[in-house]
Amino acid sequence: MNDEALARAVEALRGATEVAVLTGAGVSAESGVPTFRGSGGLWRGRRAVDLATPEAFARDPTLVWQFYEERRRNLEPLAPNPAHRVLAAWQDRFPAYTLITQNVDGLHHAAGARGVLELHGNIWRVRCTACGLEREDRTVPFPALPPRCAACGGLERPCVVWFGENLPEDAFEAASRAAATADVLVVVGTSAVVYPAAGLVTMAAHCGATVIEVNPEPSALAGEATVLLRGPAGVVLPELDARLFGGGKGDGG
Ligand code: BV8
Ligand code: ZN
Repeated sequence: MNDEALARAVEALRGATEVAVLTGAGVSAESGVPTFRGSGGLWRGRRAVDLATPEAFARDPTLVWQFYEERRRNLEPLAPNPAHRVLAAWQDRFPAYTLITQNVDGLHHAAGARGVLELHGNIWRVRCTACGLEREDRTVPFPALPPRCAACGGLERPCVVWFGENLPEDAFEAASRAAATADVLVVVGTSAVVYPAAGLVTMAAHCGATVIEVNPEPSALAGEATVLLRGPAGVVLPELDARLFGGGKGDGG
């Protein structure tokens, strides 16, 4: 990891009043969660993008639930990694701090982060397609698929945002405001190919934010970044934290 880039990132964050962070699947990679577009992105030969749609669910709700149930089962034993812990600790380190995620795994919350803006929903919540009743559910595995609403017997779906579906308005509005006013936007572990979430990076850059990209590979929006920190989030973020706040190495402060 380039020391000069790290020093520039530390300088930008040290002087920042408003800090926003946008994370993608890469922040959970070191917890053992497969990323979408990496080698683990296939399921029974199908791409996530073909299963994460309302059409796929309408066509075969049981198959789509099998995809989500397997992810829930795989997720259940996994824990936040040092990157999640640093991003949770930073909520008390900056005057204004907004943590925005595209992930549905709930690991930022598990690391102690509060008020996380979950742009694509949460895999541990389900919603009735008939009456809209929403609830948290951590049953693994479900006794029968697809789960049925206790109130009306309707089909329940995962509370995640599928392709072609709108993002939760309040979360996306709050994320847009944070991106537009941020002094620094830290973009962690996203390929930046999914919109409108990826658009937050361009918005922040155009509104004058310093954009810091934390990713072993260049994202599609690396060109918008001011500083590129080429490395895994679980190493880079604890290093940034140590230089900024003298945090314990890798334990997230
Ligand atoms: C919308 C929840 C209308 C589900 C997800 C044609 C038809 C229909 C729609 C479209 C279309 N063309 C474009 C669109 C829009 C579409 C879209 O963007 N498609 C893409 C594929 C082109 N978007 C939508 O449909 C959105 N809705 O547009 O509605 C609308 C329009 C305007 C305004 C309002 C509404 C809905 C998108 C949400 C889809 N749901 N997830 C589920 O999880 O099952 S998206 C899914 O992709 C996940 O949420 C994931 O987070 C997200 C993005 O992927 P990444 O997080 O970036 O993960 P990825 O694997 O790609 O990359 C991992 C990165 O980590 C890599 O860069 C890697 O290098 C890095 N990495 C690896 N290891 C590490 C690491 N980094 C750091 N440390 C490491 N150790
Ligand atoms: Zn119902």
